[in-house]
Amino acid sequence: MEKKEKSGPIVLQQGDALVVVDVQHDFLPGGALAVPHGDEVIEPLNRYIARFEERGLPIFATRDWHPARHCSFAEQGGPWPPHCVKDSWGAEFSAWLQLPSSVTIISKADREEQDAYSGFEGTDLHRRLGELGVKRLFVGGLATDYCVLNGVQDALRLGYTTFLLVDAVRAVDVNPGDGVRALAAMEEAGAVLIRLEMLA
Ligand code: VGL
Ligand code: ZN
Repeated sequence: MEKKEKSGPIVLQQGDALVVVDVQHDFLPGGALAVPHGDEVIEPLNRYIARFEERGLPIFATRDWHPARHCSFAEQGGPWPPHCVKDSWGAEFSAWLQLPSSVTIISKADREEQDAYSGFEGTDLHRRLGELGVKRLFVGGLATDYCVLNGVQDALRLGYTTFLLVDAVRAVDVNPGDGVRALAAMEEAGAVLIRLEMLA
């Protein structure tokens, strides 16, 4: 797919929405599946949240919301330590994340036998965005190489113009370079990589 070069400031407009991906205790330092430097996404995300709030634009927050014996957990033969068990502290959003009361929370991978990295998989996110007339998505959060990558790929397939907030994502990097490769893959698929200072 063709690369989109972005020049000039990006003006937020009706039809834009912010998607904050999985900023939950278990993905932050000290958590069960801590993303290195994962806490560094919170401050930039709070700035993006403030910008979307100022303009009355919708904000979505996805969360990993697993049952206690989820198929992605090592005990069940999956690749990960137990994490983001629904209703546990580890599954809660960080208290530092300034989500507005109007936020729409999207819970995913909430059945034992199904994993989902993308916030679109097995959820009503696409329908909810459609109801609000959303055409452009601004996506940041954790982790670059899993849930952000898969969510952005789905968003592009579903026809959303998709901006990836490079200053508000961090990678697990199970293999060194996974995060960098994920950024390249998203750009290759048509995502526009932006930073806060590129917003008008
Ligand atoms: C995630 C690994 C397992 C993520 C979720 O949110 O990126 N990564 N479950
Ligand atoms: Zn998970």
